Amino acid sequence: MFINKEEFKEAFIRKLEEKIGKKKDQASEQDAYLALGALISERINQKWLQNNQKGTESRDKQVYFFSMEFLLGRLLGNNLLNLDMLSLVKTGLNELGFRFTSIEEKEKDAGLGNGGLGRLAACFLDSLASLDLPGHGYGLRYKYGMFDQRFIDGNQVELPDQWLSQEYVWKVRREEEAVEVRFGGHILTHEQEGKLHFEHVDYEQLRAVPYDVPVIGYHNDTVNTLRLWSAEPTEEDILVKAKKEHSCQNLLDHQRSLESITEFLYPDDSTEEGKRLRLKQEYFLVSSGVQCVIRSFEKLDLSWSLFPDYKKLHINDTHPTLIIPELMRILMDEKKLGWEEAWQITQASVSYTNHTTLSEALETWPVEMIRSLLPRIYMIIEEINERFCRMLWESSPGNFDRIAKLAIIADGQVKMAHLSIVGSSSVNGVAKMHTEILKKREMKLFYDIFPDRFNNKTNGISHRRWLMYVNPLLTNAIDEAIGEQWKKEPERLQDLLYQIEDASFLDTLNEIKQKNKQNFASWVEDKTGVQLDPTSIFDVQIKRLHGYKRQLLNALHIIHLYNQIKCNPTSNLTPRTFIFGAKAASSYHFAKKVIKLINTIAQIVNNDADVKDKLKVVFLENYSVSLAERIIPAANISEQISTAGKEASGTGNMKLMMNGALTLGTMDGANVEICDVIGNDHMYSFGLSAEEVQAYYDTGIYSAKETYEEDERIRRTLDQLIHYSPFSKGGTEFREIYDELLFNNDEYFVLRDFNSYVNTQQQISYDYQDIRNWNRKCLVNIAHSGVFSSDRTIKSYAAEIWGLNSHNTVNGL
Ligand code: 26R
Repeated sequence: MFINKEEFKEAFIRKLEEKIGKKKDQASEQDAYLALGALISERINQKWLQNNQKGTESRDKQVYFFSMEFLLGRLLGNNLLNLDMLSLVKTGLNELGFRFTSIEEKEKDAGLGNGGLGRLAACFLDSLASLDLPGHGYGLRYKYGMFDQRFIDGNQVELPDQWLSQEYVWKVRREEEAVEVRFGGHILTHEQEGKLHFEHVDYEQLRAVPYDVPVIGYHNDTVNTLRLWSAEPTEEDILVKAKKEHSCQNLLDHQRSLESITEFLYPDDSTEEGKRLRLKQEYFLVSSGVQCVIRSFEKLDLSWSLFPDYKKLHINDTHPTLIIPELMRILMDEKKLGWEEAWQITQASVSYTNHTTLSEALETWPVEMIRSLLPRIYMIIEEINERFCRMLWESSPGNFDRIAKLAIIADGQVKMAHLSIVGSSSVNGVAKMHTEILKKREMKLFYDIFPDRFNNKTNGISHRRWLMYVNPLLTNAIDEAIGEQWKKEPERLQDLLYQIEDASFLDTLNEIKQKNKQNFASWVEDKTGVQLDPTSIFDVQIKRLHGYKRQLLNALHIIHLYNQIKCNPTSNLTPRTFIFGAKAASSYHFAKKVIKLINTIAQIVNNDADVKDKLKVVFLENYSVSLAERIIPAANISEQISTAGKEASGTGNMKLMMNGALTLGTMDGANVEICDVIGNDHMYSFGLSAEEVQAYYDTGIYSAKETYEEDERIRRTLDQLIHYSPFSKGGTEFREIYDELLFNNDEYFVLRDFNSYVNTQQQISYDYQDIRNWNRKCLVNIAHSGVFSSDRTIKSYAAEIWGLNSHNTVNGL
């Protein structure tokens, strides 16, 4: 890329002058960011071009990963790391009088996702490219990503995320690759020579323009593509409208309404308003993507029956499920294949990942909405449903009940999960336990019919971003201890286990954690004015705010500790800092109350003289990928405390473990697998098991009220929410939380698990006193975190779902 540092410095100065029109001494950090971004992009483009050529010439099978969310965060640092240019650029800029870390912060996060599902998609892209696999992302280029969160009087306030207000450097607009997408209208059916033809009339037409983002592999020559589609009016449409309207204003309104399809990212809750627009978004992604895949297949000039050998379409949750009827539509209506052949091709090329069993997150669409917006697609879904129901009937005649439960269309709704299972060749869950719940409970009836379709792919995270990039101190220490092989083979981190009795290595680990905590503390002080004690336990809960994730359990425990200190101010408690980061969906009222509660607790606890340095609580604003990157290296405790059976996998648990934090968690999602690899002595598990939770749901014998009455600590803590206390200040603000727990019978078993949680927290406080032993546990966690690299996950998707070979294997390089 650059022969040496001097060449980089020269090129950078030239770029500053050419692009920004400034000499280096006049340039701001913002200028430097834009110049650096442009310079690196140019170099990437050369590699990218070679890759695209290689892809077409070698005719490798390609995977297209369809996702409504890609939570990329910042790309500069990660791109430089993967290009092996990070240290050269850092020192080069330093010598020119710039600070790389400040320049880096000028990049706005690409927050095109809500949380776990979106960030997983981003880690997968990183792994695909780093493993030299031909896999590309298809997504939407939202004008506004995840909202910008602020706290005013402790309440969440949402501001639009203007990530495109400054030029986004990591993209190329590919006008020539634009396609057209149709909505609405009617279908006319003609019969010709005994065959039916479907003509779509009176539709509204939109242009989908791709913005391509390069995805760079780690220390290899691979540059894959993340293609983000943007909605625009077609020229034809504008002209027709212009003739009618004669007014520029109306024309602009029209244009805006068309562009609104890719205007904003939908939150991860399913509120009624605006649902139609969400369906439009989903089809817009699906149709542009499928057309593009078809076009690329046609260039190969092969028979359609070979399509699944060259193209694999993966759907990230059910959001892009319309791929199934869309592919059918194109194969039948445009390519003139018969139903049977089209169906075989579709099923063989599509695979589906389920990310949640929460009923409120399972997508269904009203029949009327699909029929009016996508008339031909609806016809095809109906036909798929009819054929499937007929098959069910034939295998078990008269079993109406079974058909009613399994049908794709029922009660006026289209069930997207059912369509995904029926129309694909693979259905996977994201952690062993989650997959078992799918097979044994949520999707049992489907599993009975298609047992071979179901499989597990435990999630993973990119160890490049979440260890090498975010924690350079730890990375260097690992290199010195075991060499660098682990970077390409993360499972080699296990070699660290040889260091388990090496006192000086354990001290090094400790020093690194302290240094990371100090850095983080000074950043927090800078941002918020709150002073943190780096010798206290940094106890971290960072994730979306959700009832089932139980931030409330954490909060109630802090109130309990506060009460203890107030009763006995001289008791010696191991000092703690509770760190939170979480966004609540804007319509999720209860979640917002919990935010307010935690902010209130922080206010009281941080300003109470009795508490002094024993407790601190910080709730950082605007939790995002770049904030996670700051917090994770500084964490001692990783809170993974969801109600067992509810968290499909979790991935924050893996990131924190990889950085030497110990998990405090329930036996849920991937926590179970973390426990399997490190053993019970190296994490803190507590609470009900998933089976116990389910038994309570089934029998209905749980009584939150009884738990409250039996446990004095719980009573006192909850009463403080509604009676006069420092937290309620006599107000009724937290009444809803109290009522939810006591009068709605505590859906997520917060009170049921309280005792177990408090005891486990006590054990942690005790264990932290023996820092040598604590560091041993940290080491075990780091050493076993390699299996949670998304490289492992992607290798198994590639081998077991997509049947993919790397370029290397195919080209015999
Ligand atoms: C239907 C809709 C509006 C919607 C619902 C839910 C959109 C997005 C979501 C988010 C869900 C599906 C999600 O992020 N799930 C998370 O996926 C992670 C990656 O697999 C898991 O680690 C995590 O446990 C799971 O909650």
